[in-house]
Amino acid sequence: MDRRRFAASILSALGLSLIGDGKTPAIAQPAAETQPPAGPESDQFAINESFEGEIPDFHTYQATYAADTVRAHIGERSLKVATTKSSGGAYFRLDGVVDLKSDYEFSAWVWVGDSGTARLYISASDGKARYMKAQTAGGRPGEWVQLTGELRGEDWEETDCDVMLAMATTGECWFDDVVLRKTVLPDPPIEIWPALAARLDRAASKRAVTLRPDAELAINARHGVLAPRIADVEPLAPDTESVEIPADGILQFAVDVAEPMYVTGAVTLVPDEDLRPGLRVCILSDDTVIGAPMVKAEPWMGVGNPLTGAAPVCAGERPSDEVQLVEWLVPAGRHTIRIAGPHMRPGGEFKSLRLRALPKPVRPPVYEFALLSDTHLGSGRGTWMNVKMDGPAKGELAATFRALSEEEVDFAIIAGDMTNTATREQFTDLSQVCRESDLPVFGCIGNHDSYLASSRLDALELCAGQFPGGKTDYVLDRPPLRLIVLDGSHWRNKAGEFVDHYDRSDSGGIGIRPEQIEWLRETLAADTETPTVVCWHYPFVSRGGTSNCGYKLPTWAAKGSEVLKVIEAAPNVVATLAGHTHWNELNVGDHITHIVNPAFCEWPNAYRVLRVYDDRVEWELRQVGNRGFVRESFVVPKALTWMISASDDDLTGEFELR
Ligand SMILES: [Ca+2]
Repeated sequence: MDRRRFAASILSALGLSLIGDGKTPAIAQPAAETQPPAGPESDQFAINESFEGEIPDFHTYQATYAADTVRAHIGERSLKVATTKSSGGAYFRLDGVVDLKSDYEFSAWVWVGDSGTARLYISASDGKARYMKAQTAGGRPGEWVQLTGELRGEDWEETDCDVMLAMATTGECWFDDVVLRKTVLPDPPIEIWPALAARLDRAASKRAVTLRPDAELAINARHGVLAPRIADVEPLAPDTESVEIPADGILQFAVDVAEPMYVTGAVTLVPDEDLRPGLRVCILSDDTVIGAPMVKAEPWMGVGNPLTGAAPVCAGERPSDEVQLVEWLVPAGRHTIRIAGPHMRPGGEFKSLRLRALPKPVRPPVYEFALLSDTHLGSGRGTWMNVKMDGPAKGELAATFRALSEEEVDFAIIAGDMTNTATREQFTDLSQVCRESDLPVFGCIGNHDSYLASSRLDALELCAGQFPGGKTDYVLDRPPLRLIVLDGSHWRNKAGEFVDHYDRSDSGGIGIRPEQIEWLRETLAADTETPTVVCWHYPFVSRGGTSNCGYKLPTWAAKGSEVLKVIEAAPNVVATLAGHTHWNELNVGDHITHIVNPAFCEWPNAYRVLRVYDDRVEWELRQVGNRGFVRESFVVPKALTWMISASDDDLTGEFELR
């Protein structure tokens, strides 16, 4: 019996065809010819719908739906969903269909039109607001693509109600073979990683090599250990000089250095046959990204939605086998070098890693600080370009702060979008995370932190430690630097007036108030000597053009052109720090270096550490230490990897203090 008929008949047998108010058949009526099911798996399918029979009566949001015979993935009919506004969808109601304890897998085949992308997600309400529980997204115009997702038992809340499975789109989209299946999921990568990392460390230690001052070192796969994927497996010890890096694989080496040193090097890596544009591998020294080589294609944008749509299926240029690493600082001690697959295709055939200790003196910095952005603490997981890990980010942020504190980093700044929807609960979570380590953490208000009339007051009350002086605009005197943090996240209505909350139907954008610009002007004028760094949420400068994999970078409307003029007029501003776009960008101007941090909550799950010296600031990009978190944040079918590095100079660098 085919899966659809099997499951549809099960639902009928279980009486699941009618739920909710009794008038809304959320589940397909079984096909007439189905046979009674048998077997212990018979309670596994909550939905199995291929739209061949009478279609269910869906809840809709800004969309219409109808059975359609134009195309089908299986059978003769599919469900066409067409939006009436920019995005919308049709929803299966799940109350009474799912139990709020079990693991579920969900999937659908989607065929999107030229203007569409497809999303399949489970959402719920707590009686006040609707939120995402789990989501998958993707689709390629003119082709059937399967979207798959999962929701874990522990991610349900007892208070979840009005649970729905949404088939959503931004244009026209056909859905077929929608499945929601109760199952028992294996442990997720986030939970597996700590144990796997410990095993990798132990195994790699047995093959550890030493890099001596002013020396070079060449090693091959025999010196490393390989985790083929982030699952509950023992790492492999390659007995060949070269090894394939699987899509989710990690090749790890242990390297000892007796004293701190600047290091550079290269990797020989034969590219995989799959030459879609984007990341080949991610190369890390501990958590520091030291290489993010790309396959470059002709200039491209996301399919459907230029920014968030899937990467096109096209072949880029075959890259060189030689991958140059950045120059980075290695502290004394044992370190891991990891070569991690790019998730959406194998990383290629690794042949060798060469490291070279540079004859450059290492001085201790005056202090170090971390720059994070877009942590989006909240609940569940949404999808933007990749998966925003709003719920799981809380644990990883706490772990990151603990690690930074142990490393004796002096403080951290979160450059906005600290929370996802600016509720009291989320600011409470943020405050708790900040208190869990000894690391002082300073905050900045982003557009996601200011949605509600209560948001700014809640942030100041609940996260008092993050806002010195009880202000969202403030100065941190940290000689030899002065840091100025600005709150540029005041919502306007369509008439251009500042309002105390975001109203989607009457939004005129977001900005900074005139009196704040005056405060900035006065603050800058009060000290024209001390090297000054200005931080707020939004990029002051957009790079534009193509990124190093061919992706056509959007040039964001400059939110801060007036502020930028004030900053550029000051003789001593040396850098700006921002986030917002979720991708990594560096723009070096005549006197000011503009750093845009990628998101913490979303792939590439990265942040920066800045080392402050008397005469310069050195910085490096790091990825969240939990590789399982990084893996779960990536949407494989979309293959959008470019955000980790838009240009060859944005992984490590420095700017002078003058
Ligand atoms: Ca069908």
